[in-house]
Amino acid sequence: MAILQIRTYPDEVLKKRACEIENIDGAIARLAKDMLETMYEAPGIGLAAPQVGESIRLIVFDVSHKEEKPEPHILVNPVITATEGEEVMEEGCLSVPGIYAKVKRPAKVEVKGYDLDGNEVVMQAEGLLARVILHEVDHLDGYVFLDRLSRVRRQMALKKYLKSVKS
Ligand code: GNR
Ligand code: NI
Repeated sequence: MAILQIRTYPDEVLKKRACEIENIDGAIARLAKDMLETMYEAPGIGLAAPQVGESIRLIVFDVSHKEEKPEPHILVNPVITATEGEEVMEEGCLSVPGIYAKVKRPAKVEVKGYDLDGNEVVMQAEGLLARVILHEVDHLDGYVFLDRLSRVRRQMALKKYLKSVKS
């Protein structure tokens, strides 16, 4: 197991569409485990492979409370197959440290993907779980939460962030 380095905005790997995973092999399993370890250590509730420099469609997440038993999830090639409703929630991102903003996204999602054994997984989610899944799948498509803000709020958040990373 290993803690991986988290890439931060405006790293190019965060801006491009990640590739489908064709073979779920030992290297993918190891990367997923390392991503979970990196996520817990950060700490965060989700992590997408591009955030650790791997432009492939792999996400991990765990929204369990810290007093409760961990509920790690790993999804290979996740696809959002349905959404419902709208909700505004405050988001942050390990790749845009120090910046938080309210983001409007669907309230409920259905996501399909594969586990490390290659079995198809379908999840229905709402609340924080839906939120983190949408946030992570966005990373696979080259988007960070700032890209979901209005132009004006995006510019403000970006300016604040770029100022904070320069000082
Ligand atoms: O740790 C994280 N918290 C969070 C809070 C609200 C909405 C999304 C997230 S995901 C974030 C970790 C991260 O950057 N994943 O890509
Ligand atoms: Ni993020």
